[in-house]
Amino acid sequence: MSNPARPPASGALAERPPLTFPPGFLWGAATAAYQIEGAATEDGRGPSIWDTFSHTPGRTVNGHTGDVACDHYHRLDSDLALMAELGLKSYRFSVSWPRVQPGGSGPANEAGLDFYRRLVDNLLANGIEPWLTLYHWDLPQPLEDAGGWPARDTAARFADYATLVADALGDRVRYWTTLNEPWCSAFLGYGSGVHAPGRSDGADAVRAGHHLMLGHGLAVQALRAVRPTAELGVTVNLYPVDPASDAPGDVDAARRIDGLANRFFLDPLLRGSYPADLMADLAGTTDFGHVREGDLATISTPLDVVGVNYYSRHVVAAPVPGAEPEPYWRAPSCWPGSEDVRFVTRGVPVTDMNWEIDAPGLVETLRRVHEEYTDLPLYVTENGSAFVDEVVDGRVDDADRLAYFDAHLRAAHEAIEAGVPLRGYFAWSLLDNFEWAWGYTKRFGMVHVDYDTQVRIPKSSASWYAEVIRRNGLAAQ
Ligand code: IFM
Repeated sequence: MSNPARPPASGALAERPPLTFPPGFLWGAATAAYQIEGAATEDGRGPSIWDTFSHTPGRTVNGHTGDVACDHYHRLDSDLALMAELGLKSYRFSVSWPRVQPGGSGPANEAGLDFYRRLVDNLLANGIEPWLTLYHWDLPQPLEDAGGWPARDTAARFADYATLVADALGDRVRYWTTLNEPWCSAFLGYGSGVHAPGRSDGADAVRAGHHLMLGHGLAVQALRAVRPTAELGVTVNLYPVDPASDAPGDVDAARRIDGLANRFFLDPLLRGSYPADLMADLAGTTDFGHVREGDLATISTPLDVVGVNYYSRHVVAAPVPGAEPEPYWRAPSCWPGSEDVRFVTRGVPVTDMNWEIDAPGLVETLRRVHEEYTDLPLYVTENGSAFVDEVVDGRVDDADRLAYFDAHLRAAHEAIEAGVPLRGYFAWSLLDNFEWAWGYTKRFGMVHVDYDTQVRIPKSSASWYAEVIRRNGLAAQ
């Protein structure tokens, strides 16, 4: 099956018309604290679950850690200059909870907050809108020691932390995301264990997902109390899930995975309920006894925006008795109650993550959120691709990544034309960075980072994206 998201094999882009985005479209790039900051023990920062996990032998490729990462903490000024050169209208970053609250509770560590004050002030001075994410996976280790996200109290701690950050930055930051990709925190962190904290228990994963969303709701209320005019949202990672065929078993497999990947979060957050079929699928895993009266009302506290991260599509099929489990997804499974569903590869082009490239899936995903769930403004808060890059004569010509962005921006435009109130797009990522369990072996950046020297080289995709921003759209090709 061919994939319209891909350029022809020559690498040249097919002929395509120019496209202009609506006025004021927010063009951005995104990063996350643990993936770029480094300075893991400086200025009072405490350990997070990712420090512990990455320092545990066997957990990350080559034992890579975020101790230094892109050394962004010490290179803030030159990284800000890169953002300004790109002409970014917005920069989405995350605040490191253990920098602000080293023990996960108690008063703020002012030295940690100062870093973000400096970041935000300089963004504003450069005309770049700061977009702040409160939680991009770096739970303070003491909170994990007290039970982590499966423990209800973590949700309350998260709201306290949100208040500290809002007190410090609420007068300067307009856009706030509570959680980034709670599916990953819950189901990779506590289900398969391929992410920190590396625990593997289906019931814990479900509890973690619930308490993450509860923490989100409480944080929205806390932020609203400090800053009533802020634009508040959450970011979910969504996938279209297709059955491999029309066979009832395949269709049911798609329903199950869609339930766990998408509706587990969309329904509570935007409708205030868990889907009945999903609860039935999970009956052997949990009785949902952790859900208390009022939780779903808190979780569905009204928002101002919704963030969607989009990378790929899942195609799934009915279990085959006795089939070998696939690595990564099921080691052990991150799909509690549906462990045996098979993930099918279609043979279409993939990125270096082995994720199938599927730009039409972005249109489907955005339309679904808008048509089935909400009229709120939507933002693509992450979209991008890892490819193997080569530095040749001091340049990185990342034609594959550029083509990926081009195809997905055309998809974003198509969604707007179909009526989706899409207001902005954030490329993942500004810099090559620490790709979690993959360490530094996967490169998603528009800017190449040499991890030995910390020299940055903007890739072809960076200059191309700067031109997209400048013209508020895509040139004819
Ligand atoms: O690097 C991650 C990011 O932290 C969250 N979204 C997906 C990206 C690529 O895997």
